[in-house]
Amino acid sequence: MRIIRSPFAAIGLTALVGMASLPLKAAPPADWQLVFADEFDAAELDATKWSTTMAFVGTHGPRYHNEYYASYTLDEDVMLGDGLLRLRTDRRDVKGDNPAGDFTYSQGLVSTHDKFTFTYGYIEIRAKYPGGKGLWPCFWLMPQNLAAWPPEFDIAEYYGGQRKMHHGLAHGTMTDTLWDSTGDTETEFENVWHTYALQWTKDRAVWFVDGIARKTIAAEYVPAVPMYVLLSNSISSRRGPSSEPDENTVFPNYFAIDYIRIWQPPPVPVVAKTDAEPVAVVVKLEAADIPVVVAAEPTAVQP
Ligand SMILES: [Ca+2]
Repeated sequence: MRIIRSPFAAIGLTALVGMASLPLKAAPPADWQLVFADEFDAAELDATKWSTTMAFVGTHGPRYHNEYYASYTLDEDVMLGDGLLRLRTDRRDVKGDNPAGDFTYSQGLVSTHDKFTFTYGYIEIRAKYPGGKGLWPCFWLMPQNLAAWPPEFDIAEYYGGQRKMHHGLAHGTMTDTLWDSTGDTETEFENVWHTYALQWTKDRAVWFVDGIARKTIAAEYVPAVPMYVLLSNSISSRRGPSSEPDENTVFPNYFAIDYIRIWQPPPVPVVAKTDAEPVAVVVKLEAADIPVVVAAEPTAVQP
């Protein structure tokens, strides 16, 4: 679909914020605090932050997800160097043991499950996505509670077979799952550095690419549960959204991530009025009263 930016909306926003020019970059509000970051400058993956296997509902094992995928997760496909995390996929025969099976492709994946979760905040990566039929590199969030899927945030999920970047939220229930999604086929994503971010507050979520809002959801189905981070470079099966690789798909290929940073609103102390000492302090996590800073948003979408 084609995204059209309205000059009238830009004028309105400029007037609203009282600035001479429209801010082109989104950023977390100034008082939000950095709560998680990895610049990937080390020689090895920081195991205090990341695991290299998956753990979620419906997976066939920690190294293979389900029939939509054709790739088996290997630690050796998670690579550090030159200040980057590089997640590799390769076409090769893999004999899996967890779950057992023969696979044609390997993949790299990192996850913060059981190591870092958050509810509400601003999360951003700078990354370069690979392109090609069958490739399925993803930046996503899943609920820490494995029994409670959905929700799922697909912050930037690339379908190489469709040349489409998917920004989406799964909600509803396991048996009646609903998706609120947008797919961008206009922007060049393959082998180009971009930043990808999600600003997630109570009942509101905004997706950004290079600081420009690409999708906004304002609804009570925006999740309010602790979620963890996944970065993966997978191969789609014939049933998956990227189709199978073909003879033109380049292997090995790499999903390169320069950094990941997560900010959260500061805790807002709520002082309980009471005659007794001590004063009770409650940490308010909803951040409902904290203004969301949003850059120029697409204001009209023409199919
Ligand atoms: Ca870096």
